[in-house]
Amino acid sequence: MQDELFEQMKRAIIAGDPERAKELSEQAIAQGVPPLDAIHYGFVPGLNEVGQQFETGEMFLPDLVLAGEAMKAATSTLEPEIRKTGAARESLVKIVLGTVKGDIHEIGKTLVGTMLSASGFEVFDLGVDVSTELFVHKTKELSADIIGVSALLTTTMMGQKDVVRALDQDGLRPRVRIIIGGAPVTQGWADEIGADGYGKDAFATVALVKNLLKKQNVLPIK
Ligand code: B12
Repeated sequence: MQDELFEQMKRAIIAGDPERAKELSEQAIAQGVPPLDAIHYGFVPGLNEVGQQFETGEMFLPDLVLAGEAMKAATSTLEPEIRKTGAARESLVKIVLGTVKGDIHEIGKTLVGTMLSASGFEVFDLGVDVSTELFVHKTKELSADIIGVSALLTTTMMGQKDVVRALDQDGLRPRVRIIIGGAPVTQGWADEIGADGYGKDAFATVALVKNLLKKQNVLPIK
């Protein structure tokens, strides 16, 4: 039965139907389906399909926009449920998060932020199209411990390198940990630009952050 629901979720994204996506999210909540399962096994496969069809020229920009809207309707319906499953705030660790300059993809970054805050961290989401200067400014202003930089385009990945370099030049590098993510990003790229870690998805990012803090002895993490 869950498989059928996931299939309908996938179809709602491909059809670019925000209302249907919202309805199916509510259905998942009512049926007790874990919200992250709905996102990862239901809606994300729909986005992947749209991404592939866009690449092969079977779908066009308006389809991509509508699929994004449908996904946003799903995630905003499911987000309060994700937060409910969250841990109590267990630390004063501050995480600044944003999508690099020139890049307006927000869905994955927002999901990462939701998971991190549900895991007890204090998250400051700067949004999308964030300049390197703003990343640096907010890191200082908030005395942030971790900076998460998202990029979804091969052309904007360079922005992640710029953020690492700017934090380094500003002398902030020794006390902050920089993590990166986004569909085209890999561990190899993280190593190449000197980031402290790469998160494949929201689950992996929570584990990554806990590991980095453990290494630094910042937190007595369970
Ligand atoms: C939806 C979408 C859009 C929507 C975004 C809506 C929104 N509000 O976010 C819109 C329509 C705006 C859009 C626009 C464009 N898009 Co687009 N888009 C997508 C699509 C289909 C899905 C992205 C998504 O939301 N995935 C779901 C989330 C959950 O996954 P995710 O983002 O990867 O995030 C996860 C991980 O990567 C990780 N993560 C993400 N961020 C971070 C950050 C940190 C710190 C960490 C640790 C982890 C982490 O955790 C997340 C959660 O699990 C992808 C295809 C794809 N399958 O990725 C194309 C895709 C990314 N887009 C693409 C393109 C080309 C564009 C445009 C250039 C199209 C155009 N001609 O205008 C524009 C660029 C606009 C811009 N300047 O940014 C290409 C990129 C190709 C490339 N390699 O460069 C893709 C891959 C499609 C394709 N196959 O061709 N897009």
